[in-house]
Amino acid sequence: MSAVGDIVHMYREMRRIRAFEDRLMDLKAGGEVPGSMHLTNGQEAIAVGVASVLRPDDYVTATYRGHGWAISRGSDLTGLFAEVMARSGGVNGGRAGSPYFSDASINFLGENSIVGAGVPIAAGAALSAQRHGQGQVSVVAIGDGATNQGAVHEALNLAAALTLPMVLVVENNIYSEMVRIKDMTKIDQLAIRAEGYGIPGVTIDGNDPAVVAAAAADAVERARRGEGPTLIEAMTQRLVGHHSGDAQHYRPRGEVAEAALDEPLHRIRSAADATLLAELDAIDAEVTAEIEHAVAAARATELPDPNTAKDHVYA
Ligand SMILES: Cc1ncc(C[n+]2csc(CCOP(=O)(O)OP(=O)(O)O)c2C)c(N)n1
Repeated sequence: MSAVGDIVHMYREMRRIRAFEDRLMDLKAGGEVPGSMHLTNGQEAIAVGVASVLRPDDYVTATYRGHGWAISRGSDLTGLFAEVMARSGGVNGGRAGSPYFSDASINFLGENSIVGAGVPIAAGAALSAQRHGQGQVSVVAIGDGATNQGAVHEALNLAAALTLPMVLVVENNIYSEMVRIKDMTKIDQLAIRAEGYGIPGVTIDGNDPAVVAAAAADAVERARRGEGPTLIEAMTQRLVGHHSGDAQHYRPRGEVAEAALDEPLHRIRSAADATLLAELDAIDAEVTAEIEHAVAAARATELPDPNTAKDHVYA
């Protein structure tokens, strides 16, 4: 059976992302992760749903909240752990850390900590794909707050005008850092902005990977047919702070607990019968073992040699 649209496969992928990030928080508490992280806890269905309809040679670009996008595309867990732990075995030699890594081996063009700046890069990849004529698609994920950035508007307008094979996925977790998106824009749904670019826009349930996969399949097929970009607004909530040190004082009491009842993994488990639940429990155990193996392998890689600090630096 194809993995596309297969809910058990998508559960496993979402669990891998959740377990990867939960383990990183443990490692951070133990002093093994420098800097802050932006976790995708609660938002996993979006990356996993989109990834389930992509080809290996498609391009993906994410924000600093990008662990899930790389994992769902098949990035090596040991390389990712080592990267966030600033070890030489990381996908970028431990130089990029949690918010800046890329993985050329899977056409993951990188995270971007400059809000909205992934969209011009994705448009460039889409232009390259269009010129090469191999049917590749360029997917870019941004947050709701990023839709207010000038770079996003310019790149999306260009992508629409040139009919580029691009899919813009807006992960609408209702907050831009610590400010609610409804306090930053006059519109209820960000997808209606698509009309201003002359492209399709759709608002979907971002906590259901099958719904995400269906919307992504439409957008990706449209792009492959040479009909241009689509904007997908996927509604979700993050179960954690904006960054790993965020105390979330700005969130109303009870909001996270309520969101936890609607998060993608809980949804699948609470609708499962006993047979499926046993299968999901087995997956959880397999994923735990996979994560521990990857952490051990990452720890076994050297710390970077300080003498190489200036390598790969261009002025
Ligand atoms: C150009 C730019 N402006 C401001 C910031 C500071 N900043 C970091 S994250 C963030 C909020 C982005 O929110 P959103 O796009 O909704 O993404 P989310 O974090 O919710 O995934 C801001 C304003 C930045 N990194 N880059």
